Amino acid sequence: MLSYDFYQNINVDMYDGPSVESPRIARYGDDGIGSKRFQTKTNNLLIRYYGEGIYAFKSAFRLYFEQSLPFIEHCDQTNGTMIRCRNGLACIPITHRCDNIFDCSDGTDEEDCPNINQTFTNGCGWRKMNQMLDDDNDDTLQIVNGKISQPGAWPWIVSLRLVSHEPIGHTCGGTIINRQWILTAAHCMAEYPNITDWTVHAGKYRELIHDSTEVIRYISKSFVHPLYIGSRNEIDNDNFTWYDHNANDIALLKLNAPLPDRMDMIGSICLADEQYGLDEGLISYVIGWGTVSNMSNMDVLNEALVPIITNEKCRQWMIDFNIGPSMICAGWEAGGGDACQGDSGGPLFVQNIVTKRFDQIGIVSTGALCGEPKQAGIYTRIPSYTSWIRNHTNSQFET
Ligand SMILES: [Ca+2]
Repeated sequence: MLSYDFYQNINVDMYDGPSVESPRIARYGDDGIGSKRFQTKTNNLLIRYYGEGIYAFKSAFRLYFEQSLPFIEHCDQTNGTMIRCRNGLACIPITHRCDNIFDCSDGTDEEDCPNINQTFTNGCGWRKMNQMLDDDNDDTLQIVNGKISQPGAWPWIVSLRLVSHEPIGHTCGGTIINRQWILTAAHCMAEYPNITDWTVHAGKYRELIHDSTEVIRYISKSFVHPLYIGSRNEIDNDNFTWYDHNANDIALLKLNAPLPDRMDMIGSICLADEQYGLDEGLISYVIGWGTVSNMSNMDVLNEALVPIITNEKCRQWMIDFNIGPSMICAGWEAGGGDACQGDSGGPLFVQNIVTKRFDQIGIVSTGALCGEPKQAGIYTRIPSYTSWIRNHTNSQFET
């Protein structure tokens, strides 16, 4: 895969072989910033990078490559003794089904198994990386006006990806609330409600390239909040306020199989319950792979700190939005860290000063301008939905 930022009159050609006489399999150029994937069939790749005169100035590309395993169409079925992993990467003896070992990297062999332990051994809200690490002193603030995170710092984030858009499939964030359930925003699922359009990637750090720690799952069930309206055309817009359209922006996704119970890069976040105190000025984290203001940070998970503001102040800042009780706002009066496009569905969370655990208080939902003065990010208020989440997951998460 090639990521590039080309000025005019720059081209990169890829040849599937040792010379320019070999078949040309890709050409990039004259279209600015982008990222495209290509595949070679030989064990040679010739890259030709050329530009005209001064236009080569400030032009660059990055090349990532990985070896792909051959795709298996059918397993050698001797009396039905093998099962095929749904991703076509392996055939597994049927005796390996439901043994709590993930033989298929997509969890196919551990689907629909009895007595699955849904919680992580270490409980929610913990990370392996030093829990007390004070990474807030770094004020090289550049998410928008955030900074890059450390790998493994936030093991509950997932990337929700549209299969048809890969390798730029990242569409929304989500959080792991137990080994088989993901919390995200309803509006993430609105345009592509078909669960087979999606894959869920946990243990991820980089947006575009495959991470060695990455675990991929499918969605087996999707519960979008029944009162979420969004921008559906069949609804008469005149009878509904902005709040009616944007409230209840919450969805639960059940995975086809549990996530591995290992703490280094994958874990669950705790959810703030109905009584959770959310005072103005409470400093919270927002993380995601969304739009950033600095090109060099675009591929890895970003984080930013942002204070909670009252709904009253939020309505004053954002006069076009009648912010309601099931929402929570966070933002800097002078501008600063904020969520932006592509961060949707990801978490707003705080470190509990007593327990030191991380508790999710919001879901990135909507907003207007990213990181500008008196522009808040608007989040779904988790404590308003704890019972709804409890009902759908049979209480298999921790507050
Ligand atoms: Ca197994």
